[in-house]
Amino acid sequence: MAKGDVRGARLEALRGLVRGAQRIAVLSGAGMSTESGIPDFRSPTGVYSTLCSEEVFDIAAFRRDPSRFYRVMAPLYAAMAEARPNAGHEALARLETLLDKEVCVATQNIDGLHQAAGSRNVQELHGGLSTMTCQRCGRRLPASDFRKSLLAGTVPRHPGCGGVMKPDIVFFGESLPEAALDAAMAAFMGAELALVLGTGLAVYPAAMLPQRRQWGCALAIVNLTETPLDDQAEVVIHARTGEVLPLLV
Ligand code: CNA
Repeated sequence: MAKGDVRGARLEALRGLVRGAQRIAVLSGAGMSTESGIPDFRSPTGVYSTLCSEEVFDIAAFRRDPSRFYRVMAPLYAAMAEARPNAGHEALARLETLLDKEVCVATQNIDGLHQAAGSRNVQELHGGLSTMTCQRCGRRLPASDFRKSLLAGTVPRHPGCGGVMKPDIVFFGESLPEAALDAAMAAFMGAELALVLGTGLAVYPAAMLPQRRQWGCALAIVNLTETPLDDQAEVVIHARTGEVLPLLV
C-alpha cells in the first residue's frame, strides 16, 4: 500500500479484523520503535548499514571481545535512554485499556517501550536491556548502575568481582527465554487475529510465530516494506506503525 493510501480500503479491512477479534497476538519488531528515534537493523538507515555487521551481536564474538560490542552499542544505548513510546506503542496499549481486548505483545525489541506505553502482557522474546548479568559471579544488576560506562562505550564490570557484565538480551547463538516463547506460542495458538508490526520477519524462531496459519486465525501485517508473509495475510499495509495504529482505536 502506498503511503498516501493509509486511510483507504485496507485500513477499513484492518479495522474490521481488529473489531471482530477479542484475542489478539502481536509480533513486533524494531520498526515499532524507529519513530521513537531508535534505528532498526535492516533498513537503509539501520544499524547494519551505519554501525556494524550482524557479527557484533554474536555470543562467541561478545565472549572473545566484549569491548567491540560496547563500543558499537554506545550510540544505541544513548538513543534508547532518550526514547519514549510513540503513537504506535500507545495505540497498541489502548487496544487493551480502551477497547478491552486481550492482547499479547510478543516483541523482538529490547527497549521496553511497549511496557512503558502501558501494554500489560509483553513477552520479550529477545530479552531486555534494562538488566545485566555478571559473566563471572552470575549476579544480575540494573543497567542503570552502569549508565556512565554504557554511554561511554567502555566494558561495564561488576563492582564486586570485576567480571564483565552482559546485557540480558539474546545474542545470535543463544536460546530464547523459554517462558516468553511458550507464552507467545500459546497466545498465537489462542488468538483470533495475529498482528505483525514493524518487523522484516528475518530472525528465527520469532518469525515463525505468525507463520502458524494452521492455528486458524487471521493475519494482518503493518510494516514499511515487504515481508515474507505478505502473501499469506488477509491485510497488508506498507506504512508506519505510528501512523496506522492510532487510526485503529
Ligand atoms: P529489522 O530486521 O531491522 O526490520 C525492521 C522492519 O521494520 C523493516 O522491515 C522496516 O521496513 C520496518 N520499519 C522500519 N520503520 C518502520 C515503521 N516506522 N513502521 C513500520 N515498519 C517499519 O528488525 P526486526 O525487528 O525484524 O529484527 C529483529 C531484531 C532487531 C531483534 O533481534 C531485535 O532485538 C533487534 N533490534 C531491536 C531494536 C529495539 O529494541 N528497538 C532496535 C534495533 C534492532
